[in-house]
Amino acid sequence: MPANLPPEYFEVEKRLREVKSIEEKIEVYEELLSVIPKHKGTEKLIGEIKSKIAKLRESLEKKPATKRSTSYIIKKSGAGQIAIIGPPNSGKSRLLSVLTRAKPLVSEFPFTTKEPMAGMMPYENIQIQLIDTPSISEIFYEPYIHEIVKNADATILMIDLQSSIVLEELDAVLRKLEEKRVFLASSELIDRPLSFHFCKAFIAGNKFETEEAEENLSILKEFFGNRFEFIPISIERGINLELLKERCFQILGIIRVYTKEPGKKPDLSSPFTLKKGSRVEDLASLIHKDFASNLSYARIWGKGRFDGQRVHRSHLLEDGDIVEFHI
Ligand SMILES: Nc1nc2c(ncn2[C@@H]2O[C@H](COP(=O)(O)OP(=O)(O)O)[C@@H](O)[C@H]2O)c(=O)[nH]1
Ligand SMILES: [Mg+2]
Repeated sequence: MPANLPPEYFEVEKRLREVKSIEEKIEVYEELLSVIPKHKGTEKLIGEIKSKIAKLRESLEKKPATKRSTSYIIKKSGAGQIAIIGPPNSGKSRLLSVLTRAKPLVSEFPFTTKEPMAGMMPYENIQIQLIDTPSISEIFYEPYIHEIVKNADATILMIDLQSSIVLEELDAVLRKLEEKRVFLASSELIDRPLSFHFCKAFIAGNKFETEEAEENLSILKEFFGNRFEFIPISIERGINLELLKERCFQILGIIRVYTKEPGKKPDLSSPFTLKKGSRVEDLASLIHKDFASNLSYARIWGKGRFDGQRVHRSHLLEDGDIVEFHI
């Protein structure tokens, strides 16, 4: 069967000859995977590329960590990881310090944050991991920030609405990432060059305290309103911080589900978190890999169903569902 590869494949493939480091090669191969249509005719090619990536990764692990780009990735923890990026002095570190127990340096001097720092943000009955990062500007870019963004589940792009050059600052951040072929937007449906890596994001417009901030917000929305959702906040005055936390949960696209044993009450304090669109069998295999194959049916308690309704293993789960497994 012919592979019928799209033109973008060859565009990306050309870059294989240009890149030198192993990390970059892995990146290009991963990009190739994302542009190859998946059907019978491409199965072999996909397999070959995957094994090339695996070999490159192996050799990377054997190599001493000389390049900083891989070592700054922070291991995921909790229900999801969200990177906080943006221009200098927008309040990224202060946001981490008010939403989590982490204690990053907050200062009026730009470029105070030298390294990424993680903290856990409680949201209802789950924890979301936030990563504070060094600032990005026209003249300064830590070479690993796009790696953090790509690795995270979503990104908060934080800007200072009181800055007189906020439009240029936002533009510089987006451009620096686009140079690395990382494209931020609030929806995957926004047009972007095909070889770019899409990363889900929203913009937090901080220091929303003055008339100037309001004016800046409406100008920014004129330019970027189609591409991004804007959430005006003020850490100083505590404006919209609850809304920001809710958006963090929503952008992760996850649901919380609980399990119970027959005749017993569920433990509602410790949910399982799964991607939206997960099914009863996905929850079962999360608990134990053999569990899913032995499952015969489940009972479910949740919105829009009668209590204890018997459902098939392929039943779509919703946020808040309680599941009782029957083997
Ligand atoms: N007026 C005002 N200042 C803020 C707010 N959030 C942070 N700042 C100040 O902005 C400066 C930069 O904050 P920081 O968190 O270090 O910014 P970062 O460079 O983005 O990490 C500090 O002086 C903060 O106190 C806010 O909501 N309103
Ligand atoms: Mg900082």
